[in-house]
Amino acid sequence: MLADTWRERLGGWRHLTKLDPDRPLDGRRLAGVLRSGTDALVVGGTQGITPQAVRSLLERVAGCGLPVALEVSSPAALVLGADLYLVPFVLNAGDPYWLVGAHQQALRDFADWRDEFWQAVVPEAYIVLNPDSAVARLTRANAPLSPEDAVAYGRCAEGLFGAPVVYLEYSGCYGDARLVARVARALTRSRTFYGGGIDRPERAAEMAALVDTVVVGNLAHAGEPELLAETVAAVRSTTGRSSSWTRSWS
Ligand code: 1GP
Repeated sequence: MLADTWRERLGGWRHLTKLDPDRPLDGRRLAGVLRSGTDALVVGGTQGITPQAVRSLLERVAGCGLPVALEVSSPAALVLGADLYLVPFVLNAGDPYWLVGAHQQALRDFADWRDEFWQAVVPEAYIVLNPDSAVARLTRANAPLSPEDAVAYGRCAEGLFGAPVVYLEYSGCYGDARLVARVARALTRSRTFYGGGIDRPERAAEMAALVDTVVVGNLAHAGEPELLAETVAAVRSTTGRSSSWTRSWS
């Protein structure tokens, strides 16, 4: 499979399950994730990320039948072995290290990586919206944001940086649907991801109707496996928005 094809496929993914290398995931829950119908797995987290933890989770899900995207959230998460590499940069980070510094550090150490790697890289412009989340604390995010400020960050992502993905990150809490709708409506070329607090199908359906892709994290680790499958079904029951992914990025 060519790496480009994975990037094209991302344009059709509506439900992603994010697995955290630093959190336990027993066999029953992993089996539940794999049969949930989710479009792809994202391996990523904020705390306790080490190359060993990332490699171990990648090895666990290798050959599982689902595409695996590694979210390279810090230099320590930069490990080969995924189908795609989602690279976040936090637009509203108070510490510029998370806007570009971590990336510069990682690429200084891995400067000899091949073209095939770059063919599998998808930058993600993060807008961190839950001030109590680990990612907000780590990045010293300027959050919460007014809808106007969030929309403006979205416009920076799409219009100035040409970001293929704008990720509205409420990690750990359910977001403000009106703010999410306003940012998503303002974007026409970037694909809009929503993540945070999706713990039941109703919430999955509400956000899926507003954005391109819904990301579910905590539920995969802590919820009943059947509930994750219900969020997938709920996402499938919506049509969502339509960004011009295939023209603009793949
Ligand atoms: C976290 O956006 C994801 O990066 C998912 O959030 O864990 O709250 O589902 P939750």
